Amino acid sequence: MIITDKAQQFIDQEQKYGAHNYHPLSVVLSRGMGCYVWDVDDKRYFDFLSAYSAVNQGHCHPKIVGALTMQAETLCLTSRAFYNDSLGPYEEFMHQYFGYDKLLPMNTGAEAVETALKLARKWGYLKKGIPANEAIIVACESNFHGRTISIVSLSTDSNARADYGPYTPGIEIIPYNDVSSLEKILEEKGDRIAGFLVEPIQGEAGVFVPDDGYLKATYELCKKHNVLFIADEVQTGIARTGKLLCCDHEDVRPDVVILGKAISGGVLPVSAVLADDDIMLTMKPGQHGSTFGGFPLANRVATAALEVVRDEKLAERAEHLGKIFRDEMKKIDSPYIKEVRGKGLLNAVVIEPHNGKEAWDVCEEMASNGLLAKPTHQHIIRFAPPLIITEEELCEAIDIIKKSIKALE
Ligand code: IF1
Repeated sequence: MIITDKAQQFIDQEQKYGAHNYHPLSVVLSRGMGCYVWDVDDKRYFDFLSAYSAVNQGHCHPKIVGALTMQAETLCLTSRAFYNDSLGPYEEFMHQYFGYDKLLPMNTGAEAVETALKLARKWGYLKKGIPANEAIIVACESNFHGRTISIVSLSTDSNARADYGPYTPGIEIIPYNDVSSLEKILEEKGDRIAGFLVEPIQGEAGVFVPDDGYLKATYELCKKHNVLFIADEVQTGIARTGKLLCCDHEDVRPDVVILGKAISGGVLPVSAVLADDDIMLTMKPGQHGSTFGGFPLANRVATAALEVVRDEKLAERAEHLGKIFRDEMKKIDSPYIKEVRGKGLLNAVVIEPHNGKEAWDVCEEMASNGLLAKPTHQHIIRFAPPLIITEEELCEAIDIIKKSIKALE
């Protein structure tokens, strides 16, 4: 990849003055609109990462940015010490939109996951009668739920977890996509298990789509053992997989839903936990909170961002365009293509190293040809464009992917 002096300056600045907790592709972005981003040299790219599915509505969607600027000139932050005229309307909008009694507003996905874990424990003690400090949360191998110490205590990824101990207790890990392992642990310890935390599709692990019926079967087991089914829809939610929530594919209504990323269209950090009263009302005043959680900017932006999802039928688009994308990827006759998988517009291609080249090289070749994507776990390239991409633009992007793979053969 060619890196101009102008771009190199920004890369050097981050290297010198920023923590080294990422290893980005050598592209320096300065503008975004719809499914495109431009670098500092005005080169245009298709964005096929969508900021890890936070930009489902496309970059700088005018309706969402309009809601942000309107509110920003009026009232940005009140804290929850007082009421304001945007939180109630937002909460009722979310009640109508997702069908849960209540919403607890937070900021990042990890905060929403932490909130869900606290809620599950609180419910476990107050409603289920689990003995004090004995509540267990069950999670899956290869999960990704965020980066806090309690969340990495759930992780089985050594790089995400190493040297952050001592770890939060009360955690049991079972294999993903394995109903019998959940059944076994519920039989053994179900009376102390407060919740089962699961990604409907494991995003970071490499877009692992579980077998049809996995969500339904695990949900039913949770019901049988009075355990909360907690769906982390931070990455799979908000129309990304072809339904409003990924659990909708199996008509599963989680007890607790965790949302983030695209709930704001990538305009600012907004996350949320949804649950019905018997769970949500176990948290009393002063038992949880956040300075910015549910602040006016978030309330207006999230309302606009979700209106866009509904009005522009983004779930239907993701369903239709995702099928085209996977079909076209499967048609590529190349030693590099090992597997194609996904749902809606959350897809991944597993790259078989060849000619001394691997997924990273494919991503660099695609970048030089005007398409941005990044590997996860070395050999898996995740392809997740904004859901507003047109069929014509998708076909243009597919041609870039094909051309790039052929160029490396
Ligand atoms: C990074 C990927 C990683 C998430 C699910 C909660 C969170 C995430 C299912 C936490 C966040 C982001 C975090 C970012 C890269 C990206 C990511 F899976 F999307 F690719 F890391 F694995 N639940 N995922 O995917 O939300 O606190 O970030 O708002 O940390 O590198 P957050």
